[in-house]
Amino acid sequence: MSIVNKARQAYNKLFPAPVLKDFPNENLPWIDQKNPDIEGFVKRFPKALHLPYDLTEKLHFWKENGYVILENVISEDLIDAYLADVEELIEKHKEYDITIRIDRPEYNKHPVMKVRDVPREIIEGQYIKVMDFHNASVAGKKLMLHKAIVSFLEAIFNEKVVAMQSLTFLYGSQQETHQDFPYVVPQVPSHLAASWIALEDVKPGSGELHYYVGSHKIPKFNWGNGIFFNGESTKNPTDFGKYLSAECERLGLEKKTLLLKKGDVLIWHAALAHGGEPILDDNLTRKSYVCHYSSALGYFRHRHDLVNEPVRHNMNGADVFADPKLTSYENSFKRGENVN
Ligand SMILES: O=C(O)CCC(=O)C(=O)O
Repeated sequence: MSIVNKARQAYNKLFPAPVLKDFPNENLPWIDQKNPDIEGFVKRFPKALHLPYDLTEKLHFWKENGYVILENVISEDLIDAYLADVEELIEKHKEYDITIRIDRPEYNKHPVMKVRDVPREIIEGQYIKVMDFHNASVAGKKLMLHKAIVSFLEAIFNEKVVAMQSLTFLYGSQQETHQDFPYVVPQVPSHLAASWIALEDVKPGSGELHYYVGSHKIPKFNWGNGIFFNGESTKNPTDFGKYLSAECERLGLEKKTLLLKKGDVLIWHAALAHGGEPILDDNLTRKSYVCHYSSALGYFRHRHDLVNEPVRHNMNGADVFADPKLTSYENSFKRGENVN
């Protein structure tokens, strides 16, 4: 163990952080507080008039169920430009430092790798997540900061939106049921939400996303050291998944699977329990793009550089930070420049 980690452990022993049972009340998004005035909020929210959906109805649905679906809000052209960027990345993977996560047993020791170091057949296969490709791809940024998504998030946070990270999937993830907030932790942890953008029509058997309706309200799991998963947690992700499924079933929460069409978007709450169904037909892809977001208050430093002011890219009133480690690739996949 390094000297820094030893010092950190000693410090934590002397001054243990308070063990949280829930998100702290201060800074909780207005919509997560008791009896939010949704009608009053929408009257004061100018963007509500220009949205392709009824914001009041969506906010009520979000409060109750922990997610919303926005149908047919993203153009095929923009999605196709992004998919062409992904194809180019795969084709020329030996040229790029972009990272992927590989959840296959043979990569257990080093699940996060540079695409240049991974054989093409692995990159194109199951159990792969391309990480933060939006940094390199203009189309990826346009999808991530799409007006329909950003306007809804701006409403739930009542703050400027800041995108944090993205994951691109060619196949269903087959991930255990989980909530995002123990793993994706902005500087204000309750200021977190995610979007799931269908890059193709989802077919049954392709490892659909599943989610438990209303599960954002269940009591939070205790990892042995509070509500976040980190080096001091005594419970593991499998314990977490078991807790969530058992608790959702005990409470009679409906489990749904997501069969979106290309261009539809699911937005989910930081605490909505969700995961990936097993893939029943190995020939079926399930191309999708997942982005995590916070607010200007909740995320003001890039997670790879907590010291310096980030370089910001702004679209539709929302920011995403340039990757401080990969500056040479930023926006180098330009297909999306003239597509909306
Ligand atoms: O799309 C999926 O199958 C799972 C995605 C997910 O759970 C996540 O990114 O948090």
